[in-house]
Formats: sequence, structure tokens, C-alpha cells
Amino acid sequence: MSPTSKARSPKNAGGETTAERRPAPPRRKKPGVSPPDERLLAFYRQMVLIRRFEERSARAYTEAKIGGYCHLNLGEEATVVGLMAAMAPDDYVFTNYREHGYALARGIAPERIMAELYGRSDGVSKGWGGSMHMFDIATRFMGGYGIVGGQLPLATGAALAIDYRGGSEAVVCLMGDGTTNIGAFHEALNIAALWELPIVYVIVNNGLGMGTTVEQSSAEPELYKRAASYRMASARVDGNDPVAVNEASRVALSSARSGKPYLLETVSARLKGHSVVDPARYRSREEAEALKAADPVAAYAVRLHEQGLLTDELIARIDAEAMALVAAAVEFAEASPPPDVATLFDYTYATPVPNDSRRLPGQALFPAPPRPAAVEHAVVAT
Ligand SMILES: Cc1ncc(C[n+]2csc(CCOP(=O)(O)OP(=O)(O)O)c2C)c(N)n1
Repeated sequence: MSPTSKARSPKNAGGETTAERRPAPPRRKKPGVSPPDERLLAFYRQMVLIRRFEERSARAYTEAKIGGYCHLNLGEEATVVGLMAAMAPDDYVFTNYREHGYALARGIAPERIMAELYGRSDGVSKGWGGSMHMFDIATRFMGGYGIVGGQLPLATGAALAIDYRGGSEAVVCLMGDGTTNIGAFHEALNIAALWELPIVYVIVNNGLGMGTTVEQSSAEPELYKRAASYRMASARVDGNDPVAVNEASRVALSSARSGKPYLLETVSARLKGHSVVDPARYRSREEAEALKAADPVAAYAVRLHEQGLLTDELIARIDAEAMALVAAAVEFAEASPPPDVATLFDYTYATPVPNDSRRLPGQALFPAPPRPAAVEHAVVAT
């Protein structure tokens, strides 16, 4: 009986009832997991899915099933999951090229992401984008950019568009630590602060820009402090803890929605090389061992185990489910046909442009204009 229904009971008006004299029955725990605990478990499930997906992508790359560049989120799973879970469905996200995990956590089907990595027509960018250029308007996943810092002006423009239209959405713009030394970083933060745009800039500080450490490349290595130059609110959070990242991201997003853009720095580590072809020889064996020991997926599993939310059996089941999803994604990608060459330019320009598929790279689209006659130089004897 709830306290309110007890107060409303007519029998209580006149005094004690028989039911009240009897000792209260022991409260039975509701079967199942409570919603907050389910949320913590959902974080874990997604982290494991990203881990397994990225490991499988690396393998497919070495089997030459995936071409081009391929950068993985290994070691950044807690950051990815905590951040994406804080966003509303109609918020927009812009990332750099290290993006598969964000696409998964934003809700794009693993099949479509894997098919994109394979360069197949059922991929999220119809097979023309590959690892670095995924795009999905349904989930407001706005890419996927290979130029360091290229996403910053675009994301800032999207925030300006929201502001201009008077919308309630926010933009999340992700970048690596190295990107904070690109001019676009400063230009974007300056204008966002000045115009009070609804945007959260997130520095995913994994300690390295390719092989260069933050300390080697940044005069102020506590990167979140750079926001002070623009009078912008900022914070640094443990990027290995999905719950802490989620809470910090919620604070940042609510600030952005109220017209105060925000700079959030998440601190984690990249477990492997810059891309799948980088053996990361700039790291000592001890350093690699220490990173392995601090693995955020394993650390979070231990934490949930200690809280009684995970058992060994459940860990094995979640892992098997993730492996099955990834295997299905690979099967789907393998079966998907490559895109038709005739569609090469279909998604390059906003307005249709006729395809010119017979032209080879380097050949001009139009005949070259006639060259001016060569100027004869007189040889002056000295
Ligand atoms: C304008 C530009 N300069 C250089 C590069 C080459 N490049 C690709 S990734 C990268 C490092 C970026 O590091 P960071 O921003 O920390 O991101 P992370 O790779 O760690 O996620 C560089 C220099 C590029 N793609 N674009």
C-alpha cells in the first residue's frame, strides 16, 4: 500500500484497521533490473559492441576487405558511449575520421557501418565514403571528416542555423587533442562564444596526435583551459568512465541549449596505433602494457561486477551477443554489391552534375585553353 492510498482509505479516518495491526510483509524486490542499473548495463553492452566491431574492422583491413584509411576507437569506448547517450535524438553530431564507435552508439545499424567500410552500396554513405566519411541524416550523424579540424566550421555553422531558426537542438562537435592547434579551432570557438551558439566542442584527448604527445605539441596541455580565451565554460573529465562522461556531457549540452557554448575535454588513451597500419613503435613496451592494464572496457566490467550488476555468465553472454552482431554485419557487408560507377558524382554536389566516368584521374574535364606563344629570349653576349 502506498502512503498516498493509505491516506485516502476511509478506514483510516476512524482509527486502526486489522491490516495495520499485522506485521508488514517483507518487501519483495521487483524482478529484473532497475532502470538506472539497466542504463549502466546498456553502457557496457555498447562499449563491448564497439570493441568487437573495431577489432573485426582491423582484421578485415588486414585481409584487404577494407581499403583506404581506417582509424579505430579502441580505448575510447567509454567516452563514445557516455557522450552519445547524453544527446537528444534531434541533436546533431560532427566527428573527425575516428568515427565508427560514434556511428554505432548514435544508433546506425552495424551492418550499414560495416558495409560502408567495405565500400558497398548498402553502406551508410552508399559505399562512396568509407571509414572516414560516414553520413546519416536520420540519426543526424553529419560525418566523418578527414581534414583535421574540417568539421569545426561546419558544426559551428549548423549551430548558427539552429539559433537562426530558433530551434531547441544542440550540436556536438568532436575532435582529437591535436586538432586544438589548428586555426579553425580558435576561429570556431571565438565565433560560437560571441554569437552564443548551441554547441558543445568535445576534445577527445587520447594523448597523441599521430605519434606526437599533447605535451610536445601544446603549450597549454590542459586543453580545456583554452576555453578561457573565449570566456567559454569548460571542463575536463575522465574519458575512461562512461558515467562521468555522460554526466559531464549532460551539463555541457544543457549549457549549450541555453546559449552558452561549452568545451569539454575527455581524457583517455588510444590502445593501438593512429590508424590500423600504424604499429605504434613510438610507444615503449611498458607503456603499452600499462595501457592494456587500464583498459576501460575491462575496468568498467569489474566495476559493474563489484556492484552486483554483472556476473561472469552475463559478461560472456554480452560478449557473445556483440560477436554475433558483428558477424552478421560482416556477412551483410560481404553480400552487398559495390556501388555503380555511374553514381560516383551523385552525392558529391548538392545539385546534380553529369557523371563523366570515362575521364581518368588527372585528365581535364574541358580542353585546355591554347597556351600563349613561347617568348624568345635573346642571348646577350657579355
Ligand atoms: C589539415 C590536416 N593536416 C594534417 C593531416 C594529417 N593528420 C591526420 S590525423 C592527424 C592527427 C590528428 O590528431 P588528433 O586531432 O589528436 O586526433 P586523433 O587522431 O588522435 O583522434 C594528422 C596530423 C590532416 N588530415 N589534415
